[in-house]
Amino acid sequence: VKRLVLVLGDQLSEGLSALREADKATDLIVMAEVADETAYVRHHPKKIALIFSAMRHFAGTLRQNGWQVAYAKLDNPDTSPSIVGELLRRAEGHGASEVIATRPGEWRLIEALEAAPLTVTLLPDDRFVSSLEEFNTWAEGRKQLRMEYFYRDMRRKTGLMMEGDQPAGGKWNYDHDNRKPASDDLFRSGPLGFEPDEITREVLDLVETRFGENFGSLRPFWFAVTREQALKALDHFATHLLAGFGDFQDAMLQGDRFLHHSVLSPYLNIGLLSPLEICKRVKEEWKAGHVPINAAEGFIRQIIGWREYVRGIYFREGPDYPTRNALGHTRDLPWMYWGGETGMNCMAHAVGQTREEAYAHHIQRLMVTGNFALLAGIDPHQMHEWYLSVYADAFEWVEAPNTVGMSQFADDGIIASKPYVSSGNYIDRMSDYCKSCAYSVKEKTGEQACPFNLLYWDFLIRHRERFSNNPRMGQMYRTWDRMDEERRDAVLEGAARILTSLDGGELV
Ligand code: FAD
Ligand code: DLZ
Ligand code: SF4
Repeated sequence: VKRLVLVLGDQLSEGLSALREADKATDLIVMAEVADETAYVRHHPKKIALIFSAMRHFAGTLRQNGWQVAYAKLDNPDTSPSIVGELLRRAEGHGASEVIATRPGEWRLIEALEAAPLTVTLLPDDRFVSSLEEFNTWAEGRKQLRMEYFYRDMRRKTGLMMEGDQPAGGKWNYDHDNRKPASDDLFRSGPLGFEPDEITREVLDLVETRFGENFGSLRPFWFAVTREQALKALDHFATHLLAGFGDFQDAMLQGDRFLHHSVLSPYLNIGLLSPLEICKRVKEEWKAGHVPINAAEGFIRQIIGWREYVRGIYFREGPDYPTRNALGHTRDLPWMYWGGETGMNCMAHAVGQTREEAYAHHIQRLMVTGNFALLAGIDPHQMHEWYLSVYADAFEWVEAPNTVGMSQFADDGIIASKPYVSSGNYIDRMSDYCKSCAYSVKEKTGEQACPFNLLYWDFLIRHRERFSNNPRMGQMYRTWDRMDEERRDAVLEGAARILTSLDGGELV
């Protein structure tokens, strides 16, 4: 064996840069299920099962294509506990000292590989629309890194939904049409699920034995675990769900966990699908007149805009990014995030479906669990670890900017120009949660008042110095100042009561 070729659990793409560089005749592919990767956070069992099963299937595909693959299963006693340990073991066994790898999506692993006593070549991960150099060039010298401008460059670069140098339909962004609440629809199909095959069933047994105590339900397990299945899931989404994606993108319903969302992020992030093939498919549906422009544009923006943008930020900001805490928030994560009982119906639903599915859609993450944590002043690093562990699509390069930056404002406004906070009003408008809640969204003070209503003002007042000069927030401070004093006192007292209950581990 000449060289070892590392393929990580989120690098399951046949066109991976490390594979393009490698030689079937002389190089050995190393894939490993290792304890360290399963333990840097306590991942949801469905996430571990997805990754292990997809890894095992991918190893099979590589072998069929003529590669030599050294695959280590977690329950093999010879398997090393770490990726670097596993490389060292294989290096010794095969008399090789050179390793080629595609750069991992996490600083922790990049640093570990760079420090390994082996000759490691890290190649760029080019499974993205934008390279990191391109992102840095775009960011250089800009005062504010607004996603919208980056996105326009990506539209121009890919030519997606462009008419010459102009955006199709004359507007770059149709979000204005995308804020409709949804109602129950028995004909909405939900994402395509798959029966576990023999390989997946073996993985499920392993995960049950080793990680059965982690937060989250392992079964029923229905994720795609091969590229072929992931393509079917994409086809199903494009055919049956995409048309409503724009209109109902921000809607939440207690009886429907997925609405018009694609649930493609788990497959995209482990490499079973590529961003451009998804976007091209979506564009074709629009071109054929099957879906409206606000659906196709909105969807493509999430992928070539947001997804690429947050990756650029993660690597530009450096390894300390996940530890930032601009607002100095230190409260411990409340038990309700791990399924502890709560009277807050929106939280119970967002957390409950997270436990069942390892999935919640963007507005549930941002405006329910994220919003509550920000208002309550929860330690953003604990939030970061929570999001990284509970979602099947969570890898640090994409999760950390969304959590630390977009959701918790802990990066001091690099990603979000103002904190994403709202009172219960927003949740009431976009969902049907409030009508079955122990709290009342209409009440602004008192025991029954929705906790979001109370904590919203408390947050703004605690951080008045920082935010009152923000042009997009001045209006809120003026509203507060116009309230009579008695009411203001009642709001702050109510907020203090809730925060004390949270600290005391009491039911909220
Ligand atoms: P859809 O609604 O169908 O969107 C289509 C695709 O667009 C997604 O598959 C995803 O690839 C991409 N996308 C949409 N929004 C974003 C975004 N803000 N950033 C990056 N890509 C985006 N996304 C992850 O992939 N991994 C994470 O760990 C993750 N953590 C998050 C944490 C918080 C606090 C928040 C607010 C958002 C997070 N997101 C994360 C972004 C977003 O919530 C998910 O990408 C989305 O919910 C995935 O479900 P979907 O495939 O059904 O998405
Ligand atoms: C998330 C994860 C898990 C749970 N297990 C493994 C594993 O056993 N082997 C592996 O190669 N990768 C795993 N991964 C994915 C890595 O953690 C991921 O590659 C890094 O976080 C970089 O994105
Ligand atoms: Fe959530 Fe408040 Fe509505 Fe209850 S009333 S569901 S806590 S927003």
